[in-house]
Amino acid sequence: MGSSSFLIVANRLPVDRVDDSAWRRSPGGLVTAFAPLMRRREGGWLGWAGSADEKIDPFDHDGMHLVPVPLSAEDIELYYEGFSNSTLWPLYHDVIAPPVYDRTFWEAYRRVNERFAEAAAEAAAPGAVVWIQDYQLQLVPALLRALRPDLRIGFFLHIPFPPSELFHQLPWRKEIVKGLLGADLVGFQRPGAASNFKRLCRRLVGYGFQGNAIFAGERTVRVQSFPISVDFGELDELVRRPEVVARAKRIREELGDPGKILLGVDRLDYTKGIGQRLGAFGELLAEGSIEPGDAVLVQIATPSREQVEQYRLLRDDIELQVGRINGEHGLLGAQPVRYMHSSYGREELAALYLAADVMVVTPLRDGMNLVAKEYVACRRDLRGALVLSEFAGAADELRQAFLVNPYDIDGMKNVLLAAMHAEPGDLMRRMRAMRRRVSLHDVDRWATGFLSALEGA
Ligand code: ADQ
Repeated sequence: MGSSSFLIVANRLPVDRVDDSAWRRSPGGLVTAFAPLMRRREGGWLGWAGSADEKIDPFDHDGMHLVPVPLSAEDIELYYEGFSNSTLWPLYHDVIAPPVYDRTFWEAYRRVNERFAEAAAEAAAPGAVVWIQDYQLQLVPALLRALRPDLRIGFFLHIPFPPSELFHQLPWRKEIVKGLLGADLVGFQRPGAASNFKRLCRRLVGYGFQGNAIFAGERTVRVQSFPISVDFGELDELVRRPEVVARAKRIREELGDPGKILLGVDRLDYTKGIGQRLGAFGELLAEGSIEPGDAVLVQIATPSREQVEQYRLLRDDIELQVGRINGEHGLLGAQPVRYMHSSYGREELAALYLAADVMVVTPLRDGMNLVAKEYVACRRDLRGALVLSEFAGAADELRQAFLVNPYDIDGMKNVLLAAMHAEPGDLMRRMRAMRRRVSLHDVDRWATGFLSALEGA
């Protein structure tokens, strides 16, 4: 038995390697969300360190005790790129891409989940609280409970949970459901996902439910939605800094001071609707509703899962589409789409959000979408319009956004124009309401809400 009385278990550790002996906290979401909690509770974090075939001893970093779980090159190919990202990811995102059902992927998924469960059983102190994260580790709750019945186990799914008809495709559907039911609390982004899961448990394993409780034999499993959020305070502070404000101004100049700046920021993923967004923008240019020079679409696409075939094909498609739009509608010195295939620091991202008149978030399906909430948190000036897909979890809360169905290209064109031409008073009213929501429901509230439900469960 180990010494961590609070343990996060995730596919990845929250650090990246700088050199042989030094580590740096990874940019973005989860780490920021958990950092204060980890310090308060002297927590541990268990996950893969990011390189293949390497055994690394546990170490401390930034007030966290980190426990690396080794993955071989084969594990990465079959468990991570395979079952996690070629089977579960597309299946859970409405089969936008066809899921691959491969038995060797599944075997690797089970093997790696067992390894994570064994490592967690070793690292957790008696009676510890263990919080398992996301679709890569859905078998860990039950595996860990079998090894350590004294623990309090929570699980949170960051991506959507699919409707029952789709989930039923999965040859290992029962194993996954039983794996999740090992937790005391199973959390989802949206209430609809929690309902899907409860109905599925009844159909697949015959467990009844009432309200938030599933009756799993002698145990009760609580199922509930906890919409994740951003660190509102941190972003709100970031955009007050004079250097960020100045950078936002310079970005506008560098873009040739266009009438409107539209912005997309996404991992380069087929769920994000980048092609649909470019398609709508391209048609607006082609029909003359937007003149080149009136508007620029800045599309930032973070490299993602480049070993997976579907992601390589997607990159080619997007880059072809950008090239076509710029080739057909660009002028010497004015390209309507500025496309960047790279990652940015928090400050540069905040400056981009501040410079953008219209933030375009159009996923075909998304668990939550933090980019939409980050934009809102950065607009203390109450300017800027958020165009948001109905199919992002964030649409439940950000009702004052310009909502779109990304499958409806004509609809999306109209909404883009409406957002570009909205009155400042209208934009202020919408932004004020959205900011109230995100500032009250920030990431700290998400994490403490989940943990108090788990500890009270
Ligand atoms: P993702 O699919 O990765 O997350 P999202 O919620 O938008 O999607 O989070 C992306 C994060 O990466 C944001 O914090 C964003 O700022 C950052 N980011 C994106 N592009 C970047 C770039 N070029 N440079 C630097 N940072 C960049 C999954 C689910 C979501 C869910 C989250 C959290 O798919 O639905 O909201 O987990 O639960």
